[in-house]
Amino acid sequence: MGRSKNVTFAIGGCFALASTLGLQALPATAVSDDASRATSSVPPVSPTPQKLTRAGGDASVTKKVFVVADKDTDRAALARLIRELKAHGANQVQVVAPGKLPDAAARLLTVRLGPATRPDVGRALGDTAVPDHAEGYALRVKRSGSGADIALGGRDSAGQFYAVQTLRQLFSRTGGDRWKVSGVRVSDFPSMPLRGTVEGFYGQPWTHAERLDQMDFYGDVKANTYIYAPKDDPYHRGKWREPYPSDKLAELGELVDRATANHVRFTFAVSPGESICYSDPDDRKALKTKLQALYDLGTRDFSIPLDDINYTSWNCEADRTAYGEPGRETAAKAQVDLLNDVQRDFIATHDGTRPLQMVPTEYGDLTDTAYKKTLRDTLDPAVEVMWTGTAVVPPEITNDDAEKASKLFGRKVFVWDNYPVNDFGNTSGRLLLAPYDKREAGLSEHLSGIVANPMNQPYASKVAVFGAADFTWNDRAYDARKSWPRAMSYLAGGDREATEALLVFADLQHMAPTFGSTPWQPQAPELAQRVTEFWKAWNEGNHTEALKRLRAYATAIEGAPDTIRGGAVQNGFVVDAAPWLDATELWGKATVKMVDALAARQDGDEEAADRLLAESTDLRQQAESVRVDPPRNSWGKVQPKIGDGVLDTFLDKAAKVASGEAEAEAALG
Ligand code: LTM
Repeated sequence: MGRSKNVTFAIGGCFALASTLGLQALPATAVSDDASRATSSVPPVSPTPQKLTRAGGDASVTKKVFVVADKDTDRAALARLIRELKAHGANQVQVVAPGKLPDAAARLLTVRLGPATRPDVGRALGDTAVPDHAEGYALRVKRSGSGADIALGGRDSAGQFYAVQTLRQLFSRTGGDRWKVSGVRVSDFPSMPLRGTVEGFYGQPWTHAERLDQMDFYGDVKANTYIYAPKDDPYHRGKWREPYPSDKLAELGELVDRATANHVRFTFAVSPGESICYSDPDDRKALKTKLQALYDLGTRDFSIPLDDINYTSWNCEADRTAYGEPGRETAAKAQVDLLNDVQRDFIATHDGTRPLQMVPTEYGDLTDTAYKKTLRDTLDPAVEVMWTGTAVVPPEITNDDAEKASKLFGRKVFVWDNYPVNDFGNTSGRLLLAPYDKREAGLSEHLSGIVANPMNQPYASKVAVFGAADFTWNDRAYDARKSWPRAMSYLAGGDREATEALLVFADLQHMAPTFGSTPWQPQAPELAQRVTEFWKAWNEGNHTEALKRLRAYATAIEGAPDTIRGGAVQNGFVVDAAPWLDATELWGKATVKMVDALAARQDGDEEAADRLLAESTDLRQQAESVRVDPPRNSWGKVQPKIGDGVLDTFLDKAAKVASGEAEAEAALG
């Protein structure tokens, strides 16, 4: 059945798919006036560039393409560029040194990749501004005669890589196997220095293969940080003193290399707080030995998280002697003593390292305490301090909150964002697929960065991480309603039908719980709006139209899992979401049957209404008997929740109407 056509026709609520997909439209915030006149031909770029201007005609990708590169060209950027050119119409890509272009190149596409300061790159960029920002780049596409010149100039090697990541999104088909690149100028850089994820959840850690895939994903979305901190890796926490076994170490080495190839800083975290004796030289030595092993593998970023530990008692008597009676202030003294030692004696003495990162034991509030005061006053100013917001899972993060946190910790804080993590009780049975949202524009002025703490399900986490990467790159241009469909499109490899199916599915996984009773994102807002509109129309007597519209959407729900499993969507997502997909299909079928039961009752066909109602009830029971098995989360083999509070409530109410019970109740008053 032509699902996508039905869906596009049917959907028109708060996330109106056809209009917000933005698959062919540029983000208005990123486009100059010039550009907005020609938006239709420029594909969207994520994360949203700081400045993208339409400039001149599009460039054809010729069968043979010259790439001009030299020793200062970033190897990862070059490899990706060649891969992308070959995937978009070039049969032959010849790499030549600057000044070595043959005359024949004038009729072909030439791409110059390197530092923006390289003379030929600078000339080809013309007056396209090169941002004076780490990781920044300038990109210019220019048609010249029958050929074309594309300049990709990086402020540094990461900038070169990001220029290629932007270029890969500017290809579009001109017909058959012919491709073109949109004629644009781009001047771009990240708003926040630190962007990415912290694998910091409880429950089954990601597998090695999943982590490798994540590194490639981060490269694609211009995220530069991955903090390795899985709570359930024993060598990260309980057995922190012990070295990694050789097979695990080999995997970590492979991961460091894959991260580096994607300009991602593999950040190695050790969390010794459950058992460390802060003042013990042997424990400090063990900690540094652990860090050294990863330094030797190429890691240059390190973190000592001290979250979720008891800080009001000591692990050894020596600490009482060294710091005094246990308490908030003395805990902070002991922690600072350790952290300053690691920063000064390990980080500062190892070439190429970046400042130590830490998670304070008080990480999720804005209350000033002796603990925070001690950190603020005595922790080496170079150390990055993480903070989760006004709560472990905050309802929002505002500029005001972030500014207060900076004052409390005496530096810009680095947000450990507990979204879309689903390791706590209120997330039981849930995938968290709502857009990354409620982080205020302007946070880049107050934070050193944001890393998202993902779900145990790595592929499903890409929805939120895509948004977080978009926000941290350009917080002022971020629009959750535009970024969300782009995340889905990314997962769906650009396939429209699969993107729409993902949006329908994700609406039913939209609830984002806090630790309290009020979620910070609602469940199934699109469906909820449709159900509200349905009952309104129904009560006004517009039964036929109401049934037609709701049936189309119920059919979209029923069909979404099949489309998602159909091959376009990343297989890892299909695996992660398997029980939720199975349950969604059944809930969708139950809803279609229920709508048909209502229609039958409306037509006065009681026998059909009763039969359809019974079928709907049976399908619902089947949906409710699906289990997440085997579970990846600490919540175990539970029922996957699907649009709960909206879909089930609709079915309950509709069942009463379809069975005639509602009418009977009304008659009784
Ligand atoms: O948030 C922090 C700093 N620590 C833990 C995380 O490991 C955990 O994943 C989240 C969500 O349950 N809560 C925490 O407190």
